[in-house]
Amino acid sequence: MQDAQATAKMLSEALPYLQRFSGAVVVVKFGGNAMGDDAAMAEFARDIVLMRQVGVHPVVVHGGGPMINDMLGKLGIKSEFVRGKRVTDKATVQVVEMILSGLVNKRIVQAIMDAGGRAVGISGKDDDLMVCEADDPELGFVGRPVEMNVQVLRDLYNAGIIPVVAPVATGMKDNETFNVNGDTAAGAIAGALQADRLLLLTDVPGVKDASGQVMTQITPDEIRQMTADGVISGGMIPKTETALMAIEQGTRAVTILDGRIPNACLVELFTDHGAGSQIRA
Ligand code: X2W
Repeated sequence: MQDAQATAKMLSEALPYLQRFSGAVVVVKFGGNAMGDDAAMAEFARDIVLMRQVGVHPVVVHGGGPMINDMLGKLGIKSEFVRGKRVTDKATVQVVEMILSGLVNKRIVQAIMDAGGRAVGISGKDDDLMVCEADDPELGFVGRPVEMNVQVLRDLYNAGIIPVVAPVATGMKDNETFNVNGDTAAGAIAGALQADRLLLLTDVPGVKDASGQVMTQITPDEIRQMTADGVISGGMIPKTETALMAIEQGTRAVTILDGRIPNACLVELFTDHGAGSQIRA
């Protein structure tokens, strides 16, 4: 009985948050490192289905870097990263598309359906969702989104279907295929949808200040200053850059949070506590 009372109290406390996020568009980036084992995947899927059940429109954008590394290793194709992005030649981009659009995308779609939701997996190629140019000649087939056509996502979520997007895209010419960093793709999608929230699930607790403390609230100006001072560095740079871009394009707030904590998305959206570092203007 005590447990039942506690559960009921918890649901009741969530009411203002459920009301606030009813009808909200929330883009969630689910990275390869956060995917972990089947149990972590199942828990993530359950949280996404719960969001949908209470009237949020979740849009999942995924990564899969570690899974790409595994397959490249099996095929004997060497791979390196420059400034957080994979140098991608023709052979590599084929593997990236197979792993992201195939293996990883369908695993997430299946997990959402196992949790009782409806999901459809697409890539940035479908319905020209994300059209790219080469990001940097040094990186080969790495794309920078230049044209977004997000109506397909609205059509899906308005029909009660959770879109699951692989960060692979078409080029402006010759039907080239581009490999897009998962964070970059999620930011471009959140910006184009003018999303209420972008949640970047990662494997660190958030953005740390000079003394190593996780900052719970940060402004874009503070991010710029901390980047100039070298306080924000390494793998955090693509994430904070993505956050700034999404906010400039009209996303209301971006949270960088630790996808390894249980029910990370629910803690962030539906509790007083929140999780990770929230960036808003
Ligand atoms: C990434 C795409 C996958 C990704 C890659 O090839 O690994 C680039 O680096 P995570 O799991 O989110 O790191 N693309 C251009 O972003 O995966």
